[in-house]
Amino acid sequence: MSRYFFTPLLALALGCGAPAPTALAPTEAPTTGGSKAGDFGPPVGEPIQAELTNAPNVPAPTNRTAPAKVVVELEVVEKVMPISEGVDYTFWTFGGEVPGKFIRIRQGDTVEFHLQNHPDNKMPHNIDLHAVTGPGGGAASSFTAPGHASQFSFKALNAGLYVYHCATAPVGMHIANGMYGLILVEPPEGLPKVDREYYVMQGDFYTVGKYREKGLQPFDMQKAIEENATYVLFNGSEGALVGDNAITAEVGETVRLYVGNGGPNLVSSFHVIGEIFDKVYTEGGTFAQENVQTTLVPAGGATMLEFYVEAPGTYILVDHSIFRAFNKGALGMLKVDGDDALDIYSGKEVDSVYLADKAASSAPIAEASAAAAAGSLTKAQQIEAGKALFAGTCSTCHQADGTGVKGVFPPLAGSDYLMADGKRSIGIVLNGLSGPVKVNGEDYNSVMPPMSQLNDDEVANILTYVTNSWGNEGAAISASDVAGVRATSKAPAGAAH
Ligand code: HEC
Ligand SMILES: [Cu+2]
Repeated sequence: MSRYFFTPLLALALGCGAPAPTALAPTEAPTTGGSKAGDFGPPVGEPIQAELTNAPNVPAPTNRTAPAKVVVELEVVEKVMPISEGVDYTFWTFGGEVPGKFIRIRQGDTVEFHLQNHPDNKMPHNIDLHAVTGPGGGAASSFTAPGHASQFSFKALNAGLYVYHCATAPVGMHIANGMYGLILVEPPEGLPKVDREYYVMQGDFYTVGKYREKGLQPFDMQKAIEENATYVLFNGSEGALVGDNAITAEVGETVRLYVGNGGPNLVSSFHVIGEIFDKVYTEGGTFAQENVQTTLVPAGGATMLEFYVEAPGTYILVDHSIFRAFNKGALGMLKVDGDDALDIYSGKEVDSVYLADKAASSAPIAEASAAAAAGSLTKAQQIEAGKALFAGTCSTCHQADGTGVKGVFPPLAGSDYLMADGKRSIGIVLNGLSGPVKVNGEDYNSVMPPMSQLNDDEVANILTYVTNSWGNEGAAISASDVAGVRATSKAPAGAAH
């Protein structure tokens, strides 16, 4: 939310540390606009080695007053990394992570770019930087075979935030495997000072296996062509910006997010739940729009946005094409510490019903899935993981204590119906339930939707938790029990997993 309506004097009186950012009045001509204005002559002084950072970190401002020669060394590495819990993917990276390293230079700088292709790589690669003026954006001059390096130079004539990506055929496949990042070309006077800067980049991923299907998942070209993403992610994996990896700020600080979208296919409707962007430099350009809720970030595009944080708590970053957030991974967190600002917001922490299992700690879920992979999964681990998954997924209706809502949602706590038939209960979670049922002598006649977003491990853990909580006592339910029911029961239309 905004503090830009404060006069600078008032801000001073209130003791705000950072100077109030100067808004460019829409009528004021930008001093930085246009590439003609961006050539400030030859580089001055010794060449500078660029500081490159991995997301969510951003290099320090250049703080320079003259154009420089900046040397960028970027190595392409093809490597297997987790894309989700228990799911691996062979990423192709600029610098070892997805997104690629953040590059920060100043308008007028001359960049001497070195692209190295690691000898263990299988593919040739190159780089097209949208900040380059020149055919191909560097692509033709940077084509590099494994075990080789190439070099080219360009002068950064236009200020702004730009995507770079690999442009080697098949281009879509190289981008889909994670070959993109951001380069910031600061205007000569720099950007307004803020307290925190973070690097967030969205991308869509296409795997042969379904969402969260375990193991090493190959790239699926057909799904990519059909733009049928399995994952939509911030910073290359489901866990990149949640829990302990959340980005942080303190109440009273200004935050700037450099948001990019590598695509290859999807346009992002970038939104932070519980915040309003005070300023959005739409499409990464010079002019700032103010007071924006959701901003479009095109595939192969970027945006800079700023907001002031007044109230503590967890703010959720999403692609507001919302199934992507809750069912494909496009969800991150900004954790804000500080004193309550009850005049601005009376409430408590983020709503677990809204966030479903994303609000719970994912540690027990991770532990159970690692144990399952190692063949050492215990009932106690299943119960812990199931408890985390139950929060939100089932508790919305059956309530956190399993008691349900009389006449509407039947109880799971002490439910004779649940405990009578284990296979039937698995089938209910997989395929839903409708029509009359009697639970502990009470009649219910309603509809439970199929929980088709859950995989076999998740269903097994949830049901092991449910049948061993609130006075229920049962045996552990295994993923293979669930797989058996899934294979033999007929899923209702639209509930196929
Ligand atoms: C959107 C609300 C909703 C959600 C979410 C939901 N259920 Fe249900 N559930 C119901 C309703 C309604 C019924 C009764 C359906 C009927 O009347 O035919 C029911 C029935 C059941 C039953 C059989 C009756 C009983 O009480 O023993 C079980 C078992 C069950 N649900 C388990 C789960 C589990 C486990 C989850 C989470 C994976 C879950 N449900 C999520 C609404 C929901
Ligand atoms: Cu490539």
